[in-house]
Amino acid sequence: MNIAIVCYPTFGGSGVLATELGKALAEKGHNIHFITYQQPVRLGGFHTNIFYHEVRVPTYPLFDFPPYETALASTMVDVVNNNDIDLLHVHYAIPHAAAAYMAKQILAKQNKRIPVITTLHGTDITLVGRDKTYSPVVTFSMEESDILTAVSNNLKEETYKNFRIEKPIEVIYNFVDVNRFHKKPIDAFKKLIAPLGEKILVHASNFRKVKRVDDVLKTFLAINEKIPCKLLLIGDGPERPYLESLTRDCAPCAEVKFLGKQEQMEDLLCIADLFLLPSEYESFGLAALEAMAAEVPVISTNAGGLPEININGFSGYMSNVGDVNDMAKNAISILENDSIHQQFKKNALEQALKFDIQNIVPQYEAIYASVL
Ligand code: GMT
Repeated sequence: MNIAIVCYPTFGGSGVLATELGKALAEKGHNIHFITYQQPVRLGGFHTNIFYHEVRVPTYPLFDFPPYETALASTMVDVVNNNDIDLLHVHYAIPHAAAAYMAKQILAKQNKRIPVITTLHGTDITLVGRDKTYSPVVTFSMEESDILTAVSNNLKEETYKNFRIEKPIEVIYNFVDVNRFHKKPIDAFKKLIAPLGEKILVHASNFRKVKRVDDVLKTFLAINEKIPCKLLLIGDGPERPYLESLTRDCAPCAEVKFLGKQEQMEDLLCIADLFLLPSEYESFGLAALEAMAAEVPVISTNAGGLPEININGFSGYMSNVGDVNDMAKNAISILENDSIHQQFKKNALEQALKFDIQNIVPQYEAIYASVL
């Protein structure tokens, strides 16, 4: 098939998932055309059947807001017409689903039928999309998609709760390439980070409010009182300056390292002992799944779709949002006993295997086939 994928090219989970999906489909022989405003961060390297089409938004002194959506729809039309595209798969409803609807209508006028699959990822529904500024367009473009998918049952329920739509939503869980993430730790690197054998805690996100990054720090501080540890913070975003200022004010915070955006997550996760994800909401929690694939147990909240991924007392533990004492208590119970830690690591990997790329990608191929 010739498939066009529209996504955000950034480190956010929706862009990561869309890119990994495109790469996996290309491996299976499909031709993949990414349409976005920048080369997706996880794309890298050269693939013979992956193509990248940049959306250019010419500016004009009249525009306070350059019309990205119009440029995107026009690029979709151009890519479909010149590459024999069979279907458009858009990730994140805003503004991709609306732009796809526009492209589809333009192509229909040219007697070309192009199915649109929209995958909902989370904040496009739970935070941004439900805002009344966007909601009518999001509702309409979801309804007009040929197929609508969500990355968890929780997100499907949230969509029906927040939008008046009749359209069936198919749940296709996010996935991870376990083979890639399940790596042997490099001892020299581990020693560099934790020279005295301290435990290594990792958090990765885009540092938005919904991630509650200050709870990461509070949990780390409580764990560190009992078990010496280091905290690696991966990613960047609006809450980072605030978190940096919090860490400047406390002594154990010398053990906290801000690593910024990182592309090779597998190289960092493989030296981690625990992954912390205290989010207010996660539709899925792809970062936690990648940690589990690297055999890292997850201490998370029980918000949103996290209970569908992290199994309490098996692959890690879950606590109520904001309950940092409980998160720390659970983390300590894993870290203080080596055989318990090893068991949780094994379980985390076992749980990740359920979401392995090989099990999930065929589900997307099946919906593509059904819509064609
Ligand atoms: O988590 C983010 O802030 C990024 C966001 C995105 O849209 O890129 O992630 C959402 O989609 C991911 C991939 O499906 C999910 O794993 C994340 O849980 C989801 N984030 C939220 O729901 C907050």
